[in-house]
Amino acid sequence: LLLENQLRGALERGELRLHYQPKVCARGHAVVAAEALLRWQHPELGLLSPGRFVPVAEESGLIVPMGEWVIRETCRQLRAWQDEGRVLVPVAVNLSAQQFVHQDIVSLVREALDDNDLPAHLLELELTETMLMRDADRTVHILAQLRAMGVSLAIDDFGSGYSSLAYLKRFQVQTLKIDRSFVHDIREGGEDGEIAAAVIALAHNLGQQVVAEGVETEYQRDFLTRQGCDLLQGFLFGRPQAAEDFASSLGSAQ
Ligand code: G
Ligand code: G
Ligand code: MN
Ligand code: NA
Repeated sequence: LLLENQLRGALERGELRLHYQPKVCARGHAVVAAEALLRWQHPELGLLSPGRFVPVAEESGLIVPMGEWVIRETCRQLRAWQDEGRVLVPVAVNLSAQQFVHQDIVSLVREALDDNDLPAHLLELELTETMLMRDADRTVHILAQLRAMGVSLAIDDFGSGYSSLAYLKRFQVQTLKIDRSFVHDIREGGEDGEIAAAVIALAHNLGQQVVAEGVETEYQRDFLTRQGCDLLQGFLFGRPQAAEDFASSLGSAQ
């Protein structure tokens, strides 16, 4: 409860931060996208990861205004980088199920893009399977509107939640992110890359792009690249970094 009360104030006091983790092209390893990850600069406890406060935010409903801040801040940051002469890459944000239920996410995304004069393809939304399954008819409708706007959609942590493969066709997202646990299974001497390989084949058969998350070793990188995985994300290529530090991964326009 203490944390919940502090979290309520954290938004107003400007204690939330976004860190940016690169996603690289499997062939060539150029930084071609990023994921924005929420942090809380707590006055006494220091920099907190979402695992420490997102569950509290979900329970209290604070995740709705926080999620709104994440979308607006990502767009503000993209605009700032562009004004500094950086070459922009699409940035993904993580959505909570509650943002679909208690918020007009379509209007919010449109407004955040328009306010910063950004094309929609620079924003990607990462959704979880559980989120999609919750109210499938309504979700299909919302996703269609976002897609029509030009926003790109990904299913995060794919394979770790409850989902039906039939829905994969129905939701028509552009990207699947292989859950970190399946990437972790890829080790030298093991035979445990089958699930990652199967997800890559499935996605490609559906015309989707695949991102592997949690890539930590060269062995995993090489295995995933051989299997045709499109993008790689993980500590091997870069940790989530503050905006100022991530900016140096972006090219310069002139
Ligand atoms: O950065 P870290 O590994 O601690 O992130 C842990 C989890 O928190 C991830 O599963 C990620 O999806 C989630 N997360 C990170 N940023 C956000 C955010 O802005 N909104 C929501 N809802 N979840 C987030
Ligand atoms: O949204 P998602 O659940 O994918 O959140 C990504 C989280 O995974 C972030 O909190 C990030 O810090 C963490 N992460 C990113 N790369 C790696 C990695 O290579 N290994 C591990 N263990 N965690 C990672
Ligand atoms: Mn994610
Ligand atoms: Na994930």
